[in-house]
Amino acid sequence: MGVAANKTDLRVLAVLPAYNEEKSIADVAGRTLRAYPGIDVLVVNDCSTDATEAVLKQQHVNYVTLPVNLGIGGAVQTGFLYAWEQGYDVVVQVDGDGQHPPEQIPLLVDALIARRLDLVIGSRYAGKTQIVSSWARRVGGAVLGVVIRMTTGHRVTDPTSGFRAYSRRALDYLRRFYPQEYPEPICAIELLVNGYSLGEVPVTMQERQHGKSSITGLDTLFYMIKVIFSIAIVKIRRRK
Ligand SMILES: Nc1nc2c(ncn2[C@@H]2O[C@H](COP(=O)(O)OP(=O)(O)O)[C@@H](O)[C@H]2O)c(=O)[nH]1
Ligand SMILES: [Mg+2]
Repeated sequence: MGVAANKTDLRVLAVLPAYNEEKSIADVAGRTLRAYPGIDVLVVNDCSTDATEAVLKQQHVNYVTLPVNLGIGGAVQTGFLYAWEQGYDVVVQVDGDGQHPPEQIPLLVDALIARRLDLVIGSRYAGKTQIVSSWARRVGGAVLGVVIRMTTGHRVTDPTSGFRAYSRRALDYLRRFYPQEYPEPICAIELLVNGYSLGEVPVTMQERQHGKSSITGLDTLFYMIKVIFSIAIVKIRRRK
């Protein structure tokens, strides 16, 4: 990717996937715009059934509304396509539910540039441990970490984190291939297997303020099993 002379030359797009986030999306979008010099925002409204779109319109936030609910994978990939076509250098992915404090976006972008990485994951577990997810989620994340270590040799402490920054180089891959289900851990492995670089920075996260998470309880177990199978397939089928 083209490394800009200074922060303000770097074109950064924050992609905020949002499904029924009427209570939090305006706050997250506003804080994101203040978090990094010159950053642009694209909210991908994943065919919400609540007032998410009305809020975005009223607050003059840049957004696209999908005509059908694609789920997190399709929503984020929509953002990647937009960023690619508009020539952005960096994409930051931030949950629309307020779990990812936008004030920490500079940590992700600075690490991406300084360490010349293709993916920087904001990790809840890389620094001082804080308990912000269910035990099932933490165990699941740890098991996935071991699987990633075994398949790629890389240590990833928070593979399910959706608080991330991507290089334009990574975008060129992900705009074409991005998993529709459980995209975060699978995308990390795909990038590693295909020769892209990955790093983590410690971040803090908040509990979800409103609405409910897409993965809870027993779902976590199924999530894990499906992701591990997907990883096996990613390993077999290299795309480059
Ligand atoms: N649950 C859900 N979230 C979606 C969907 N499409 C986009 N999202 C957004 O994806 C982000 C992550 O989803 P979330 O349920 O918070 O997952 P978690 O943070 O991993 O528990 C949130 O900002 C959602 O609003 C969808 O179809 N279902
Ligand atoms: Mg969330």
